[in-house]
Amino acid sequence: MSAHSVEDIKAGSGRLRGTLLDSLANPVTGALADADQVLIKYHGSYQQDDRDLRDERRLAKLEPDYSFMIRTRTPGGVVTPAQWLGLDAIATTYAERGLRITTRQAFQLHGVIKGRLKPTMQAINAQLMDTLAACGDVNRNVAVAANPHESRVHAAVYAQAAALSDHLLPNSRAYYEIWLDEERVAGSGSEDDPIYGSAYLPRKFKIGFAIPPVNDVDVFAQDLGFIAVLEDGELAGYNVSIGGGMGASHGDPETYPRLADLIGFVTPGQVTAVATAVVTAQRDFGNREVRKRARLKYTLDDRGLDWFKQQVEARAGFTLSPARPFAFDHSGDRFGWVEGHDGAWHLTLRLLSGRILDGPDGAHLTGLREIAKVHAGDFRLTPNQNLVIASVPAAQRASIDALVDAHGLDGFRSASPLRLKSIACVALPTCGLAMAEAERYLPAITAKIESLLDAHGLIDAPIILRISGCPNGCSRPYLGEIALVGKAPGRYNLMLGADHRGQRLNALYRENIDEPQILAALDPLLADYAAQRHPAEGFGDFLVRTGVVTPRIGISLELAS
Ligand code: SRM
Ligand code: SF4
Repeated sequence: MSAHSVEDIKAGSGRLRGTLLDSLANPVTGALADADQVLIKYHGSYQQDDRDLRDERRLAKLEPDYSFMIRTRTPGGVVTPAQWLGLDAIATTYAERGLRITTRQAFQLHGVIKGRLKPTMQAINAQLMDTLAACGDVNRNVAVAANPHESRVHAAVYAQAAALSDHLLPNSRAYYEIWLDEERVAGSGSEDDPIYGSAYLPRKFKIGFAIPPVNDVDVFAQDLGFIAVLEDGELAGYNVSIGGGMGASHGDPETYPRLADLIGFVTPGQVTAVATAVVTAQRDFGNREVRKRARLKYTLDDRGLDWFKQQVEARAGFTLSPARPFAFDHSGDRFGWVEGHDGAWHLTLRLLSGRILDGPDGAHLTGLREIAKVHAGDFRLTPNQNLVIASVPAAQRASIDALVDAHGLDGFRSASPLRLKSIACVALPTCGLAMAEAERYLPAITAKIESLLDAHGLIDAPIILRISGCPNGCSRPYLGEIALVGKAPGRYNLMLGADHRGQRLNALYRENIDEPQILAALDPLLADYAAQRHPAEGFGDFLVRTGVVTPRIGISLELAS
């Protein structure tokens, strides 16, 4: 759909209402009217169809097998055990393929048919959760370090992020009228929205809060990043980064992944003002002609970082202080138990691509249900599709461990570092943009790369593997030391050479290759790595040092001085 069509639909939607009520009531089709397919995203849902069944249904002259994906707005991925149990019941009743944890700490439900959308939305809201603005040209789910290691500041950073998430919600009662039967009142459809106006943003917008030394949120992949600065163990404020993003299109040099630039330091009390300033400047200056060039990263490259920063400071009403020192030591999650500052314990579990099901690998859905029944702390979804069972008293550790082991959730104890550090996006069969498999392919390709690692004595090497079914980059593949980016069924671009701190993008090594070619390309590189690496040198760093790939500019270079 052209940028102009999307802009017209947004502006003419009556603050996100469109004809959604009519589309939902239409019994003739499982789909929505075209414009409503755009608008439902702002309510946290996508119309999809089962791509495995497309050909069969076309031959049978049936419409595609339409259903809807629903995504929650769960800032920082924090949910209570009661909410977990509620979502489990909702997924079991209304959706297919269990619960899915996303790379932005949300839950996704897949396979909800049109007639069940409203009861599903109502059930989610009954759990004191919502899906508002989980998709669409607005600020999305705010990501927050799930890292339990710096537990002292987690609560403060999380509270700040949750408040910012609320502050940046679109001002419209449409969600409540359509899904929760709120009555329309005078002014409905023309609510004043000082942040978004009537045309919303030119494109999606993403915010992440990181707590060094762990860059689990991949903060430099976010449109707007806040990097917590701790002084004497306390939260002094945040370094601010802008202009990160992963999405690109194959063969289109006008689109590219980009790491964010640091623009300064703010106190906790300045966060809302600076975020509002960045969002509204992007609203006013982002590209509304070409959707592929509409993200903040392109606004910065087209108009200049310094110019944009001046816009931000003028709107915020203050000048940002110089960025303060910080250091990340790794991206991704650390697994197993860790003790927080207050003596409570946190257990990070590995979940394959975030999919929670009762399946051949274990009764994971049942196991987490049983844990939720006895757990009194909370759950934290990680930005790497994993799960932290947070705030467990020391005395309860053994009983949680027993439930973990009994339900096959103990994979983190024995899995290779490669497996633990792998992420794959959803891709087929639900994603309409997928060019190749990702989530369904991850187990097989991981096992094959593990065999190579084993052969070279590298099975303990902590290599970051990321797979995306297309170049949009939902698994943040351009930050993988090894990444596969889908090109066509069974064929991928092999990207190599990111670092392990989320501070350097990888680069294209081989284009459009199949599995035997991928393994053949990796084999000699791994052999060289095994023979020539420096102590503790990451695979990506090794490939850059030895000139196998030339890195694209990364934040690490700017911080080196
Ligand atoms: Fe994404 C579009 C899934 C995180 C970049 N993403 C999609 C859609 C909705 C496909 C579509 O537009 O029809 C996918 C739905 C698949 C399905 O069947 O569920 C989809 N994205 C996901 C999730 C579920 C991947 C996962 O396996 O966990 C993640 C949900 C996050 C959330 O909870 O909000 C997800 N997507 C990301 C990320 C990573 C991140 O945000 O940290 C990125 C890269 C960062 C970025 O935005 O630059 C990402 N998704 C995209 C893009 C490319 C945007 C661009 O700038 O070009 C698209 C396509 C688009 O927007 O046109 C996209
Ligand atoms: Fe779909 Fe592409 Fe995102 Fe994977 S990276 S979920 S294939 S849009």
